[in-house]
Amino acid sequence: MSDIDIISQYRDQFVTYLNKRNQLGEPKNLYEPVKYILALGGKRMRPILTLMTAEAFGGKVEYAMDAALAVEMFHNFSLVHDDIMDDAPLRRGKTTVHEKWDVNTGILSGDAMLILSYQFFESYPTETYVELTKLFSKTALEVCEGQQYDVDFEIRDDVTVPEYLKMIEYKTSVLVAAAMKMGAIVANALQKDADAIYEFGRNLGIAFQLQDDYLDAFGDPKTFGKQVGGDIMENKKTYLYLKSLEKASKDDQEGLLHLYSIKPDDSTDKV
Ligand code: GRG
Repeated sequence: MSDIDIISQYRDQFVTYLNKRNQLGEPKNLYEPVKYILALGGKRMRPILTLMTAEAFGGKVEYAMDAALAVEMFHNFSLVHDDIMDDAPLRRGKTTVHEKWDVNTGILSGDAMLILSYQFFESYPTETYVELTKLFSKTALEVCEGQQYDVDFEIRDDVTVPEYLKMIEYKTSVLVAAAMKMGAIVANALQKDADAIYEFGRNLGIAFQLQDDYLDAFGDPKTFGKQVGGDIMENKKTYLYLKSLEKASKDDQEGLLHLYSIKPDDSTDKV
């Protein structure tokens, strides 16, 4: 069986479980957007990592499902709020929640998703519950901090590569790291192994965000799922931007700054 087939098996198992648990009822205006964003798909990378890590440490995939679900619910919540902050039109190739409904609905449904994600931990014994909740709270706060750095950097033209790396570590990679560590926790792995897998996930998350930044500039609009060039239009400080700036001569730097400050209306031919 190829690696792709193995990953697909985890994904199928996870999506079956997600569909079973994603049966939210009233009020419809609160829960329809939750069901909508979760049904849009996505790679399901984080929950797959939770399941695979649990199994690698001798745990059962079924037992790790609620932790995996918490991570995916949280990830989707952060996308809904991120799309509001960026006023993004597309997510996973489809209309974003705040565009399909409205901003207030997106905020409240996102809030509900954040709470729901914590509730999935309730199925675990107290000790595991406490450990998962502590890790999750630490992670959520770091994601918030990473998002704030990202926003702060939009109006700065002197962001350094170490600053950028710290921003993506918090915004993106800590959740990947936590997803893996949660798999280790539910499988009762040794503390040192759980910490080692967290470190692995942290580096994987950084590499993942570098690729996401690259795809924002050069991805195929048909498969990228988001608006290509969206980060550039928002004046986001991506690695690509910083490295181009570092290498550029003084004159070119001015040109680059101009290029990266383009407004949405004149974006298409310059990106
Ligand atoms: C944590 C309280 C609290 C607030 C959230 C909005 C926000 C603060 C943070 C946004 C964080 C964010 C959206 C980071 C980007 C992460 C990222 C690379 C998303 C894309 O992930 P993929 O490619 O998406 O795995 P799919 O569609 O495959 O699920």
